[in-house]
Amino acid sequence: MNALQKVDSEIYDSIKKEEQRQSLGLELIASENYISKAVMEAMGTVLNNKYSEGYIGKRYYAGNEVVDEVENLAIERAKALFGADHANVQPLSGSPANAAVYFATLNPGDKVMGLKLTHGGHLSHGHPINFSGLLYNFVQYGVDEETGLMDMDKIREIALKERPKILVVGFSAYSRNVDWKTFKIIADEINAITFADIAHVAGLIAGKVIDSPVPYFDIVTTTTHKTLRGPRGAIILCKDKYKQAIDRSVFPGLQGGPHDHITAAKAVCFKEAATKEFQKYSADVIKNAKALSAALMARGYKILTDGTDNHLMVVDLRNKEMAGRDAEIILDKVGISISRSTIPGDTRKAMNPSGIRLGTPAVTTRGMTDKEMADIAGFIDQALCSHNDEKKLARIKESVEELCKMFPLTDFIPR
Ligand code: DSN
Repeated sequence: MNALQKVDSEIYDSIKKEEQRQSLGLELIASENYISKAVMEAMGTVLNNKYSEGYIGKRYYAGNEVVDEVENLAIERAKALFGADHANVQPLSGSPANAAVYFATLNPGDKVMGLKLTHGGHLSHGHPINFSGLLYNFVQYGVDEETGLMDMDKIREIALKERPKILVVGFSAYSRNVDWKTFKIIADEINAITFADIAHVAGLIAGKVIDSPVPYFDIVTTTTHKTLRGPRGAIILCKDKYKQAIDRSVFPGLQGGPHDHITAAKAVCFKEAATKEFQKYSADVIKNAKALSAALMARGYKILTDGTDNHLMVVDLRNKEMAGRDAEIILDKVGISISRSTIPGDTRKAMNPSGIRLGTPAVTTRGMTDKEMADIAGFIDQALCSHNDEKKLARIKESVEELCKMFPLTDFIPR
């Protein structure tokens, strides 16, 4: 980054500080990961300079022969990786991808059904302050407040009563396998379109360690930067029947020129995700999540659903007399990044809810295993128990840094 250092030392210094933070801290935010040098290199290229509104062979600007090649590779690799009929690789991020799906299939005011944010859903699945909830008539389903699980009978009951035009299935804080097949059966009973948002688990699906909705669902979106370990962005996969509507909805409906450097990086990410190494990585992510949740439960922490099938877990802190944001601040002091999370039926406000969400994609990328998960559970417990003891917190931070130094990010942070 010599040029950057010369032109803008302030931004250069900030990036270096962030590299240091990422190197020496434990990243347990379930939606974050470290991308490979290859993905990062693809992002910082001349492809950034191009305008290519439109699609392959039908661009609004000249000089897109190479961009066509890049976009074609990204599309073909996405289709092969997920077994999809069609892929649109232009969405800029997760919410815009979801907006494109709604624009392609609904009229304002149409009825849609999605999982509540406070039960582990996502803002773009119908939250009243999000465009989804403002533009469409969303009915929300939840999880069972006792078990934390999706209750398929209850979901069917709501679907049959409300008869939404789309059944949205996806989450940002749910730790169990989703019964995609039963969702499809329910949707078929009411002729609803099936739309899965697999942003959190796309890497685990690509790595073939959990079930995929792609064979059953009409439309599937995912971001590319979470478990999939690619650049910040998204894609839409769909059955041939929706191909035209989805493409028109992304462009010219919603976006202008695609970000071709990001499209290239998506293609690289799909190539990496199709390898045996990535399959092992995905299996290890789940192994580590199970180990971390077991180690926390052994220390008296309540994990929603008593464990996990994927990369994340939600810890209900009510028995620890601590709220989620307070835990987030304490853990940040010792170099552990986590995110606060509501728990189903939470009586606290969303800004300082009753839980925290932890995930293992990033620490697994570093090469950590179940042994380190036990150490991490120990650090979390010690930090939360000694939150008033600054000296003790400083010692825990040192131990966190020592652990991180044993698992350097050499293949993931450019030197
Ligand atoms: N912000 C993401 C997450 O943390 O789950 C979802 O978009």
